[in-house]
Order: sequence, then C-alpha cells, then structure tokens
Amino acid sequence: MRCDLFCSVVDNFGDIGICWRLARQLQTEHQWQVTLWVDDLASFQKICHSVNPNLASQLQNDVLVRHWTAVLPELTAADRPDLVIEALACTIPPIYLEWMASFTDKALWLNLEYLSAEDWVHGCHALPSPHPQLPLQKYFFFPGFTVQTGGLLREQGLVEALAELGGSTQLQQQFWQRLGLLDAMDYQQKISLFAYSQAQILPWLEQLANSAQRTLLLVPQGQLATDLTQLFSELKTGRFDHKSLSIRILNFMPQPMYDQLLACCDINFVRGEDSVIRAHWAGKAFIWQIYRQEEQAHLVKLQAFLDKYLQHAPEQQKACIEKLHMAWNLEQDISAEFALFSNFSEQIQMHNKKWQEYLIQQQDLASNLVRFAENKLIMSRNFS
Ligand code: TRH
Repeated sequence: MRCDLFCSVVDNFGDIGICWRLARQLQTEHQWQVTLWVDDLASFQKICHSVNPNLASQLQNDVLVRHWTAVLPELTAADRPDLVIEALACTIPPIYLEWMASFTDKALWLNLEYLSAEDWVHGCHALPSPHPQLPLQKYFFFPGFTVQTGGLLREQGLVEALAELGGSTQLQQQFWQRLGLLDAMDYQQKISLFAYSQAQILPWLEQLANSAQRTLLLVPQGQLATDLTQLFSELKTGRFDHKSLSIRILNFMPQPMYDQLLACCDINFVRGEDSVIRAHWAGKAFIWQIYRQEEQAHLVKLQAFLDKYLQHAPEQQKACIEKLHMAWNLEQDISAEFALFSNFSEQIQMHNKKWQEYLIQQQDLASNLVRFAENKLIMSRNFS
C-alpha cells in the first residue's frame, strides 16, 4: 500500500506532530510506503532533529518526506498512491486531484479531521463527500474517544513502555541524565509546563516557591518561556531558582523523548491536540490547555472532553479537575484550584489509569484507518 499524507503547518506543532506520528506508524506497524508532504520543514525539524529543512526530498524513519511547495514536482505513474490523506483541514492542490482522478483504479481519499469529544462527531465519522466536479469522493475520518470514531493515535507497546519508565527510578535517572538534568531526582515534584500564554501565572509560581516540597518546573521553549524570561531575567541562562521552586527552560526534544518526559513528571500541563493524548498515555495527572478558537468555541470542546473524561469520577474530584481546567484555559490565577488538585493527585492518577484502560480497549487510530482504507479499496476495486 502506498500512501500520500499531506500536512500544512498552520501554526505551532500539532499539525506536523500528528502527521509525523501517523506516518511513522503506518510505515513501521503496517508496512505501508508513506510519503509525507509538508509545507514547513523548519517546524518539522524542531520535533525531529534529523530533518534537513533545505532538502526537497529525504528519507526519515523510512518515510519519504517531500517539501510541499506551491509548485508540485512532476508526478509519474510510479508515484500513484492507494490512499491519500488530507490532514487537519489542509487543501490538496487541484492539479494533484486531477492527477488522482485520471486513474481507473482510484486512490481512496481521506480527510483526517481535528480531534473533538463532541457527540456530533459520531454522525460524521466515515461519511463520504463527492467532489463537485471530478469523479472522486473523500471520506471524513474523525479521531475521538469512542468506538464510533476513528480512535486516538497510540503506537504499539507505547503505554507499557511509558508505565515501565514511570515506575522505575533507575530508568528515570537515565532519562534525566540524557536530558542533562542531573539534579532532577532531588525534587519531590516535577511538573512539565507546555502551554500557550498565561496572564496570571505569578501567584501560582509564588505558591510553588513557598511550598514545603521542592518543585522542578520544566518549560519548553516558546511564548510562555519567553514571557517567563521577561518576568525573571535569570531565565536567560535557562534556569531560575527561587525558594522551593526551580524553573528550567528546555529545548524542543524529539517526539519520543517528549513522551518519556511526560511519564517521568508527576503533573503535566499540555496543550493543543497531540500533547494531551500523549499525557493520557503517560498516565500521570494532566491539565489541558485547549487550542484557542474564535468566540470561545474551544470552551465547548473542552467541556465535551471533560464530560467524557470525568463521567465516572467521584463528584469532588470531578469538580476540582473541572475548575482547574476552566481557570487555566481562561488565563486566571489557578493557585486555589491547583492546591486542591495536588491534594487529590493520587486519586486523579487512579482515575486516569481507569480512563486509560477504557481507551486502550479501543483500536488505535492508525489501525482503524488501515482497516477502513483496505475495506474501501477492496470494495471499490472489486466492484467497479
Ligand atoms: O503545538 P500545539 O499547540 O499544536 C496546535 C494544536 O494541535 C491545535 O489543535 C492545532 O490546530 C494547531 O497546533 C495548529 O500543541 P500539540 O498539538 O500538543 O502539538 C505539539 C507537538 O510538539 C506534539 O506532537 C508534541 C511535540 N513536542 C515535541 O516533539 N517535543 C517537545 O519538546 C515538545 C514540547 C513538544
């Protein structure tokens, strides 16, 4: 099976993050030949350091990565795919669609949608949509948290490997050493903080600084790290220590290492679509800052997620997690909510474990996608 996966980087790292995981999984776990078309190789390089942003075409983990520019290179019959994935609201060039339409054995065309926990997704997942002019139709493929959707990206053996890492002091020590954080084990609480801007972050940092337990706060490079550096100029060196709190700015690390970071921390602040799912697999307590949309539309999506995730959580825990999520997403001071959340952290981790078990019973997104594509191709090629 040959697959062309188109990825346009709108902003941040979620688009390429999701496409890169999917491409690797289709290649390694399903032995598909994958070509990943990306329009922004510099962003790609941040999460996969071996990418060369100056090459039009290169192999990465046996995936053919091609720079998607305004003018597509000439395509030949040998490039013909079985499956074409248009990821996360990008638009495949009309010239490519005409080329796809010119074959009798047509490729299957999927639109990989954004993640949402809202129930309307159930009715739209796998629906076809005919092209208005060309003899082509595309199918909508929705990721999600239920069996009525396409599922979530989850590599084989990932959850087990992260659980082993999370449960082993020795493996964690090795991880922190690789990251150059030799003193990480001296801190009772380790928090990863991947987030967009946060206007009211100071009182919470003060709270951590005044706490009896020592906290290591790990902040990846980006807007929030820049904002914090403006508040604490010492952070220009990458480190700021204040009473019980030590803040460190981290360089962007390759995706598999970021997954491990989440397993080695006690609490993970995550954002966007991809890191929140990674936090699920890491199994630790997490707080999600959802990608912002106009007119606060993202808050509806956030509530839909919380409703599913917390459906079976005890009332007090549920209220505490919800309040913290709302305060964090509205950029309010979270000190009071966080104190409560910390008190519940063991119970929250137990709840997350159950939620994780429920999700693991479902097939992962790449496997669902492969099965869907193979079935559709068998049908169309045998009966057309
Ligand atoms: O970067 P994001 O905010 O991406 C967003 C969202 O996906 C949003 O829904 C989408 O519409 C928008 O992009 C365009 O957050 P997200 O989704 O968590 O993606 C971050 C990716 O970066 C994820 O794949 C993990 C990866 N990453 C690393 O590989 N190394 C790192 O050090 C860090 C911090 C992240």
